[in-house]
Amino acid sequence: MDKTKFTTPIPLSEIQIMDNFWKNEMELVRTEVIPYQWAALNDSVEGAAPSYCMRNFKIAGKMNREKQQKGASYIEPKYTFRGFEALPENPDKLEDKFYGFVFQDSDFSKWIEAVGYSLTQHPDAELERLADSAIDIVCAAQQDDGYLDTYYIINGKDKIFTNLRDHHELYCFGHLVEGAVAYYQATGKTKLLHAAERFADYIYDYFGEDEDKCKGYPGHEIAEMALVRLYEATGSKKYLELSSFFINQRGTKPYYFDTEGHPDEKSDADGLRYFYHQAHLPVREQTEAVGHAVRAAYLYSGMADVARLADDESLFTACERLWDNIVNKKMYITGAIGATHMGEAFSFEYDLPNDTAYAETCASIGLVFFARRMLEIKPDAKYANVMERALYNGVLSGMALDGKSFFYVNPLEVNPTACRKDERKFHVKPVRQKWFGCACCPPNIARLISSVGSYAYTESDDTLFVHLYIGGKLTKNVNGTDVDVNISSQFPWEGNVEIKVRAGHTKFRLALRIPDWCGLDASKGWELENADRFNIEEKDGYIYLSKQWADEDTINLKFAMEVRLMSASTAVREDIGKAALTRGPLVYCLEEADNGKNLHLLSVKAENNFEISDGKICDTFIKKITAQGVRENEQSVDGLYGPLTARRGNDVTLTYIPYYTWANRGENEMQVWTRIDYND
Ligand code: FUB
Ligand code: ZN
Repeated sequence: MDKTKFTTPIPLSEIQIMDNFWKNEMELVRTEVIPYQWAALNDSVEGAAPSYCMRNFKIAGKMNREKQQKGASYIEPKYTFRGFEALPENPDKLEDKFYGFVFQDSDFSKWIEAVGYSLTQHPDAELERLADSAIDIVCAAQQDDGYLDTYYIINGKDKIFTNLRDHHELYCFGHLVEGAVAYYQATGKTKLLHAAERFADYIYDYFGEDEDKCKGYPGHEIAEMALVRLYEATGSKKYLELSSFFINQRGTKPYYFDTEGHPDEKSDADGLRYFYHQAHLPVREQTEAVGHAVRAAYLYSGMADVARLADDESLFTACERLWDNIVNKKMYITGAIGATHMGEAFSFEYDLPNDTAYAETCASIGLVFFARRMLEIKPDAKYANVMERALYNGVLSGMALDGKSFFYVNPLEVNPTACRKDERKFHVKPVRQKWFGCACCPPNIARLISSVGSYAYTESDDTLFVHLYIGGKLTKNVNGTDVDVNISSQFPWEGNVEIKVRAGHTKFRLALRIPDWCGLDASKGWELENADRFNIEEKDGYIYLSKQWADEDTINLKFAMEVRLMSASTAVREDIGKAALTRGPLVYCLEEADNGKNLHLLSVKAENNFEISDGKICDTFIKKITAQGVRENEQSVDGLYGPLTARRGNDVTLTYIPYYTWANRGENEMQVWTRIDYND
């Protein structure tokens, strides 16, 4: 690997996001999602499924206090399995038991992570006080030996780490670490970080190469990348070692999950469960992205981290292979991944159904994580292009424009009747939900949006990379001199970008991504004002600019944001003969609210004069696009079937809106891929 190409994300404390578009999203997270989520964690949202998350921590803390008081006479509970989601026998009479999904602790961790990021952009003493009090509750549950997972603390520690495959202890641990590092980096406070380190030390002593140590690895990945983060935050090498161990161990034989014994289970002749957990092969031999999509994206992110830090070429090659497999064969145009709800998983190559898609919000988020980590190793725009695609489409669609409701599943075509009547589509909801019993997605969006700056820019010694044109101010130190960079843009609506640089007399370089949607042809796709002022090098989809910097230099760039009708590979059966509309980073869709019922009757003319105009959806500014289309005559056939005749239809104007804004005007049909009308 070429280490000179490595880049690092800029700490959020050195970035101020000023962008109209993203600032608005971040404010929604700060003012709506974070408080709502806190209420949800404390079971105080009327009508929402209780989370029991903070309650579980409180019970575990209470047990801890009792143990300290009673000393040797304290009797630890003996483990009994009460279900993957343990619900109270009588909801009106809760007992001192663990309730909720086995991974309920992770909801707190994602919340505290989002809070940490949010504080870097918007200091808020009251929120910080609340977060500190939550941290006190969580830390009070930690065992003397460092163990911290309320599911086993409450149900019985005698069975810890006995069901790595399903019970998410290492997943909760990973989220705890991510939250703890984020909160520490935002506030400098170490209480939660120390708790996470103590748990990490416990896990380090338990798992590893040494003969007497457990050879297991996480059933749901995330610990891999979290441990790397902990290593980078603390400098303690053992965390990196443990992450490598988990990665290298996965898929080796005998399969660890078999050795755990899952007697209640039918035999798994096809080995599908190994695929589900990406444990079917050692990771370096994996060539196809398979199994549970969130798990996979988190694993690949951890692999990229370890590849970079351990200078592990073969691991990086595996990451590249898996990346290419996803984006060339398994990704929706929206940057969504995970085509089937069976196991919330990747389907086979090119199987990308629009109306039964799973396309979990968390999976797109995982793809963003993976992309950023690949960019840290190799700044190639192919990663940033996908990161942008996923962010503006598959991720943002997960949250309503008012920040008050969420999608778990992000289909590309919806017929509300089918969602209610067709069992194969029960997972698809035609409107966003307030919250979920399994509430993985909303807090995941919250942590990603509030840290979006760390995806937009990375740096190497003398170069600042702008991967996403998100407006913000940042400072970079080049050989002891502070370089200030101020970026402003009207993305995703307009392609103009202005960058003001104060670089003194440093050897500073700016690397600016040329988005794939504007084409790489400088004469058409993008324009740099007064380009002859700069030394310009074009490489891997970036323009590298340098010059003898003045006190302040202004760079003006313009990317052509044309409306494009996109088609899919002919291998994607579902999209053949259809087109999707995009403009800039946004994928557009048709919605019933603008185009009437029965969207399947519509087709879009291949030759088109698109018109772009300003509009609003629920008070949120958007650019909508109108196009010429045809609405098929409903009486084209007499009865259910009839002889083929020339289809008849009427010319209509189609109105497209950004995909991420759909379902904000009540329940209705939606469609991304529309049939193409090739006639004049
Ligand atoms: O298992 C924990 C989380 O819940 C997964 O990441 C999501 O896919 C959901 O199943
Ligand atoms: Zn999710």
